[in-house]
Amino acid sequence: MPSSRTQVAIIGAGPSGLLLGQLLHKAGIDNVIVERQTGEYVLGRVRAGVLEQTTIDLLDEAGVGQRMHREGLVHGGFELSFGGARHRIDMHGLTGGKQVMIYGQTEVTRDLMDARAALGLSTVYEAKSVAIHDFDGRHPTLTWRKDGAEHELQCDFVAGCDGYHGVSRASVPEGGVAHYEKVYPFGWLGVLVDQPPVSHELIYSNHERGFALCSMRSPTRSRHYVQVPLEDRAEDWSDAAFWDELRRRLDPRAADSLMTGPSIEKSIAPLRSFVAEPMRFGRLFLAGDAAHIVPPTGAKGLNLAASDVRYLSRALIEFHAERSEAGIDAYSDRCLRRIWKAERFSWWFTSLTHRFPETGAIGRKLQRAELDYLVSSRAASTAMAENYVGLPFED
Ligand code: RFL
Ligand code: PHB
Repeated sequence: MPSSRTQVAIIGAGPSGLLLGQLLHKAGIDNVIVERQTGEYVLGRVRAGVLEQTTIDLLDEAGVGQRMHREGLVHGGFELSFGGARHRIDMHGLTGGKQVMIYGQTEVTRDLMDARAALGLSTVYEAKSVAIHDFDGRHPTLTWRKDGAEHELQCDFVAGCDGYHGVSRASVPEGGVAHYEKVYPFGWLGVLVDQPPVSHELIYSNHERGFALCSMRSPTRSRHYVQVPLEDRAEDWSDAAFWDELRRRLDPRAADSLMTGPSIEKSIAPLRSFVAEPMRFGRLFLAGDAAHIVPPTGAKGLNLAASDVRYLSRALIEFHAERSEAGIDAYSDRCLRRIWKAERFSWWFTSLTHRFPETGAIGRKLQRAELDYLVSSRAASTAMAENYVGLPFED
């Protein structure tokens, strides 16, 4: 069987794996990425759209921020819509100048892929049956099948950046990992359309008929979502039905500004809160969706993936430069402290804005009271704004 060696074997070429690979390479650490899908498939997944300042900084550090700064849209606030009116949360003013950037996950992924290809770094696409061996010892290996042949990669460390359904977390022996999970009784139906956004900032809407979100990818491309029952199927939603439903969940001014058109992409994402603890098992580390999932309401999924990668890259760089295990020993606890705060925020924002049939009329009254409080109290708006722009790192 063909066998090769690298310092860090990375499983998964999503944003976590690609960003980690780039940061390690910059520090002179050799790495190979092994991905189950093709590159085009990875790029075809329409997902997140909001980058925190710390994610922007990390992409800059990785040397892939040029197009993001040219094309990304800087947002200093967003709007909450309820009771037929909109209320702005002034993130910039409430956090001492912090902002977020609208730049799609597909674009982040493309920039990272292009940079990796330009540097000639090794990525194995369409690797089937990836397996991790001996991560509890000092010499882990990866094996996989490609084009009918078995391959082996020896390494010092394995980074499990392979998402929620990946092999990394599943490779930990039963009892070695604790799971915390909440599945919400609804999903988000998302539509991408080549039309200008409803407003220059995002609108999160709490409505009798359910949650809606008007987001964007550029001045000419919009991304909209409506809360739908878990049983719904995207193919059963016509474009016309989607636009009708979205319009009904917006305030009259936003509904008037909504520009519709044929959908470029339409899909339903289930909503889940999930954390696996710990995130390190000997020489195997989990990062990103492999270790945790948030409902998309707070736009934290991709940003949390980047913050794990920040901690992991620094820990591995420290190990290779100084032979110090302090960073890798602290990795899991450090990540989890930040992750649980983002889990809390995403759960809270979801609870505040979605329709939960089981909570009945009193549930809606309580939501309304909290929304009124939120937009009228500087303290409450500040708490929301500082979570939305992203909490600080420990170091
Ligand atoms: P990814 O992006 O899932 O990438 C993991 C990669 O690993 C590969 N893989 C394997 N490779 C080899 N062997 C195996 N056995 C493998 N198993 C899996 C996969 O093919 C894939 O390429 O995880 P990563 O890199 O950690 O990035 C995390 C983000 O993608 C994620 O947090 C966000 O996209 C979450 N998310 C959203 N976040 C937001 O902030 N806002 C959103 O609007 C938003 N929408 C979404 C989302 C996630 C979704 N998923 C996961 C269903 C919408 C959807 C539909
Ligand atoms: C998106 O643009 O896809 C998006 C924006 C904000 C969110 C979730 C998704 O909270």
